[in-house]
Amino acid sequence: MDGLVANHIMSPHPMHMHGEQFQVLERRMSQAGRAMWESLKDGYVDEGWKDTALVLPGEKVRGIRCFVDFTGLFLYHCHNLEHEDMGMMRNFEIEA
Ligand SMILES: [Cu+2]
Repeated sequence: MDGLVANHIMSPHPMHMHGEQFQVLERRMSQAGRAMWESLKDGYVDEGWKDTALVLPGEKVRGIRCFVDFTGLFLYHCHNLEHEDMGMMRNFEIEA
């Protein structure tokens, strides 16, 4: 599955996906996101397998993951609890 998560709220979102891990393929940043990224990027690593990726304001993050062991509903959400409680917790369905 190749997916895209977009951030339109002016706050960073540590987006977590349940189940199997994913890899970040691409970041597309707005000017606001670029300025924030410049202040955060030291030590941040996009390479490798992840279960959480930071999504900055105005940014779109494209990732890829395999669904080998299970089909059905999978959960993804922001790890910021206030955001999660305001609706940043969703399901997506994988069919065989
Ligand atoms: Cu958030």
